[in-house]
Amino acid sequence: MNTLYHKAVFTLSAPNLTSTPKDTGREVAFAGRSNAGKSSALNTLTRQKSLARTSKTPGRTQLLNFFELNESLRFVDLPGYGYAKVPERVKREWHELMESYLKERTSLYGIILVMDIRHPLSEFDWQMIEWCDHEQKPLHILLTKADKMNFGAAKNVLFQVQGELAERDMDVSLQLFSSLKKMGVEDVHHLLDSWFQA
Ligand SMILES: Nc1nc2c(ncn2[C@@H]2O[C@H](COP(=O)(O)OP(=O)(O)O)[C@@H](O)[C@H]2O)c(=O)[nH]1
Ligand SMILES: [Mg+2]
Repeated sequence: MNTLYHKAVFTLSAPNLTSTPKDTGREVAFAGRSNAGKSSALNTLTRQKSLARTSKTPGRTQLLNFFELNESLRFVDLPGYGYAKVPERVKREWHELMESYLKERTSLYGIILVMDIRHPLSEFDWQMIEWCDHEQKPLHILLTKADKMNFGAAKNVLFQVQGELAERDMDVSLQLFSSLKKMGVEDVHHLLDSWFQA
């Protein structure tokens, strides 16, 4: 099924739920803090250099970006969060948009939560984890930029995060990932295969 992911094409950017593509078929959403490495992960998984824009300066626009894989399957790049300089009003809007998207979007099958392995489980990550738990949506965590640490240290973070999730009774899967080194790509593809076919 890998070729399916390589076929992703940008569909549209939606500032609210009413302007999203028709709520049919199945979609998988990518969430994460600004700068976590979400766009890079999307580009790596689709083997496209600039499908989702990557940048060093965290974006301020709160848009849901849709990418079509075929007539019934989609990826969604959710607006980044946790950017300290964003005004209170924008934070509130992000909160409302995310909450209603996760609650109301019937075609949303599961969420891939991207975390920088050096800064895992922020307050915003926990918010996302709790929403998914509440809405009973499958959640998979990518601890990305794993290339920034040696393998032993990265494994330690993985176990530590796994422990914290278990402590809060969260049924979440997780793995190491690196867009730079193309690490963990096959595992994500296998997971996506199961989400899209289940
Ligand atoms: N070393 C390394 N850097 C990465 C990786 N993924 C992303 N980055 C860098 O982290 C920064 C933010 O990445 P981006 O994908 O734009 O993050 P986003 O805001 O979550 O979409 C950019 O400078 C990327 O080049 C990775 O796996 N390894
Ligand atoms: Mg991005």
